[in-house]
Amino acid sequence: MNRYSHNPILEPIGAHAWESSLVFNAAVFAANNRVHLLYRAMGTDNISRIGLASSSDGYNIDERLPLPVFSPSNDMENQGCEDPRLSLFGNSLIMAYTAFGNHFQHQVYQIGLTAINTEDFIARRWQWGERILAFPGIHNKDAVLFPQKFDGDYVMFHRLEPDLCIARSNDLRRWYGLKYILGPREKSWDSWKVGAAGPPFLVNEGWLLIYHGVSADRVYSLGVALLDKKNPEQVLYRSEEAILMPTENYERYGKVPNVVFSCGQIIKDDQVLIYYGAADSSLCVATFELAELLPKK
Ligand code: BMA
Repeated sequence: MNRYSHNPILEPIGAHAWESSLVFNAAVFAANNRVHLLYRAMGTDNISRIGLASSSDGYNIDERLPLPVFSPSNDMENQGCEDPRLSLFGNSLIMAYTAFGNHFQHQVYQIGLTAINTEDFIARRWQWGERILAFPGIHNKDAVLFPQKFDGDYVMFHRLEPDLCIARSNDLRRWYGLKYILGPREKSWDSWKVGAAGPPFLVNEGWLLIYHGVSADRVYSLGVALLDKKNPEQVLYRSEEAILMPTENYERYGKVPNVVFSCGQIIKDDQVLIYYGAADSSLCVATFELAELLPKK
C-alpha cells in the first residue's frame, strides 16, 4: 500500500464560502479518461454541499469547479448533503448520499437517492433527478448500491447502527429484504460500528467491499470484505487487520481527529486507488495492489 506522496490531493479554498473550511469524503466515477470526484464540502454556514474535481491521472487534480454541483433542496436535507457514493447503471449514474435534515419535527440523517444522466454529468450540466428517501424518518447512513442488479432488483448496503445491512428494491423507492450482513467485532479496530466505503466491485473471487470500522476509542479505519458473487449476503472473508489506519498528521489532526473515511475507489491495472477523507478535513488517495486486498491463499 502506498499513500500518495503529495497527499492531500484536495484542500479547502478560502475564497469559496461553500468550501472554505473542509473538503473530504468523495464519490468516484471514472469516464472519458478522467477520474471524476464528487466531494463533500463545508464552509462558513456549516452545511455540507457537494463539489466536483477531476484528474487525468487519478492523483493530480487538474479541474475543479467554482460552485457546488449538488446542494440541499428541501427540508429533508436542509442541514446538508453528505458522503456521496456513485454507481453506474447503463447511462444513469445513481448517487446515494446522507441527507441531514428534518423529518416532521425531528432532526435525522437519512439515505437520499438521486440520479443524473452520464452525458449531462460529463458535460457538467447538473440536472439531477428527483430526490428520494430510501427509509423515510429512519436514522441511516453509508448507503452504496451494487453496480449491477440481482434478479432485477437494485441491491443496497446501508448502515443501521452499528451494523452493515442489505436491502433490495426494483424502483429505488420501496426497499425490502432488510438483513444484517456484518457487524462490529470485539477488541478489534472495528469494535464500535461498521459501514460500507465505496460501492462493492467485482473481482474473480467475488465482490470486494472496502468498509470503514470505528474502534471503541473512536478511530476510523478501513478494512476489506469479500462477498459471494451470486449471493452478496454471504460473507466469504473479512480482513483481520485494517488496510488503512490514520497514522499521518493529516489523518490524525483536523476537524475530527483520527479518521480515514472512504466513499469510493477505482481499479486500474490490478491496482486499487482508494480515495478517502482525512480527519474530515481534506481528501487523500492511497494505492493498493489488488492482491493485498484479497484473502491470502
Ligand atoms: C461519519 C460521517 C462521515 C465522517 C465520519 C467521521 O458518521 O459523518 O462523513 O467522515 O463520521 O467523522
